[in-house]
Amino acid sequence: MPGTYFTGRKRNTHRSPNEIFIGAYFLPESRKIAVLPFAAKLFAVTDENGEKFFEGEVRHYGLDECSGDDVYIADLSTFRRPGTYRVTAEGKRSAVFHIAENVHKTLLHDTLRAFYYMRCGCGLDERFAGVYAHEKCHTALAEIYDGGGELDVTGGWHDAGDYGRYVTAGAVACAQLLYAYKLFPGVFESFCCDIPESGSGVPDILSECRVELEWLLKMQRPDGAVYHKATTFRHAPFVMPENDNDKLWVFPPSSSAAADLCAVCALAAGIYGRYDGEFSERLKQAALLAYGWLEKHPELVGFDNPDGCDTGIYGENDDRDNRYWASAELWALTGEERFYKTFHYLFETAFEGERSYVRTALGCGDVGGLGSLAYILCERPERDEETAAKLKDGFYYEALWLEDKVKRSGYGAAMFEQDYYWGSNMALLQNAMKFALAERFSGDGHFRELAEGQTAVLTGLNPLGICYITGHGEFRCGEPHFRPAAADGIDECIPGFVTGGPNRKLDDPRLREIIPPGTPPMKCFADDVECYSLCEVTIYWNSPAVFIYGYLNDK
Ligand code: 9MR
Ligand code: ZN
Repeated sequence: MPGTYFTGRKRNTHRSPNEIFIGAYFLPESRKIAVLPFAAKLFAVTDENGEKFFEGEVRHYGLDECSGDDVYIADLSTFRRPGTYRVTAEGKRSAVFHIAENVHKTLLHDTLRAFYYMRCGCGLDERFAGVYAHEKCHTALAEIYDGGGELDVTGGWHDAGDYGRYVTAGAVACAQLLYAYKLFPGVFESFCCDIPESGSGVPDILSECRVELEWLLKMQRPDGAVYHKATTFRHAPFVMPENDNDKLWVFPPSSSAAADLCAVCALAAGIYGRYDGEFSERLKQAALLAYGWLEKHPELVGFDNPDGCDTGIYGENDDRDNRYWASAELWALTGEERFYKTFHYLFETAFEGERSYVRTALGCGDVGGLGSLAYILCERPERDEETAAKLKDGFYYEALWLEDKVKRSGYGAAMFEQDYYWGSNMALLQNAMKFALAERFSGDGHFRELAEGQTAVLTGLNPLGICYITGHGEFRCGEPHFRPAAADGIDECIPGFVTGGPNRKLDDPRLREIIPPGTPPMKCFADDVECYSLCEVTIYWNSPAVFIYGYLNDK
């Protein structure tokens, strides 16, 4: 891909000028820690005028492996006064951080609204998108690759920094939003994120998900098969979406696409019924049709790019977890025995010998955890309590395993060295989701603090002192690998997007110029438009953020 995405924009600095690290947002009662990568005895909390509000002793933590630093910890949890402050020690300081009752509301608003900015085909109206408005994009008919004919596949969300639209990624992002709605209805029922549908009587999160669901429905063939993706043949240059006028293609079906579409449509059918019966019925029929196709194709139907195509692959070499998810959702929706049989068979066989991870994996790729959620949350009396208990335990044990990671991190991140791969912030946020789910299913309240702790890592409690959510934090990601943000000529990046995060694998060889070999995993990051394996944005890195901020708003 070298050269195809160069924008000529200057490189941002990769490290905060501040030398003390702390998350950017706290509730008054939140646990609040700052990390100092240098020796100190005392720390203070001061406001912007230098007035001191709190003092405490610094504790030596020792070597933090993922950052490679000998670190010290300042615990200011007992300081609860709302306001905007910095931590100071030894003449050094942190970025500003906020203590307020509504901090997680703002983040929920922005991370959810990010999906609106990803809408394809409809244009973004200035009334809602402000300076980020743009014309309609990707409205031409797409040619069906290898199949002949043309198809209308307008709509949905752009996947990421590229303008592709991929079924499995979209289904997973949508499902995570729908589960956020299902688990925290009190938060989302009347939550407004200022989109065109706001005030319609339908919760905004459902209006937003419908955009993707309507597109997913278009990706299904009359025989139930589901095309894997709709993209141009090669990634677009860094232009606004309406100027990406290359020919659109719809690529051959895969069983992962059919199963994920089946699952999310079944899940959605159960949710939208009270708002729109006709839409709910269409979703249900699509799910049944996809399932019928899967039954006729019991073996994996994989996907790989045809020669010369360079857009995303999202290949999967095992679709049993996808089928597990699909059958769980259809059983939850219909109560029909045949879905239960498949679900139970896969429950018994598909994850054998694996750690609980597989049954709790939240996508995209491994989606077993979404199937487990479908089963756990299903209220059918026929639900087998023993299976449900096993699945709940899966989340509980996964959370304990993650808690062990937290204890071994100076930053309280539930991440080991090997977790810093392409899109590591997704792993970080999905770990937060797992803490949240473990709390919900076990009633063990201490997981909440651990979930919130991961959001602190995301917003500044990391060895670069960077906030990985665009538009937030004093020192923030501002130059992501995100086509509209790079092409719109506006200095401030579109807000509310979670960027990929540190990636020790340095997948792009050119990164070695920017990040010297041997750099500790948590520091393998650059806020740089060219660094797609570090600093891109995607819908399925944002959906866990929406989930977790929904959870943190659920009192
Ligand atoms: O998120 C995907 C990451 O896990 C893979 O390692 C990487 C390479 O295959 O692809 C990432 O997905 C990209 C997708 O292929 C196209 N849209 C942008 C995605 C994020 O970079
Ligand atoms: Zn588009």
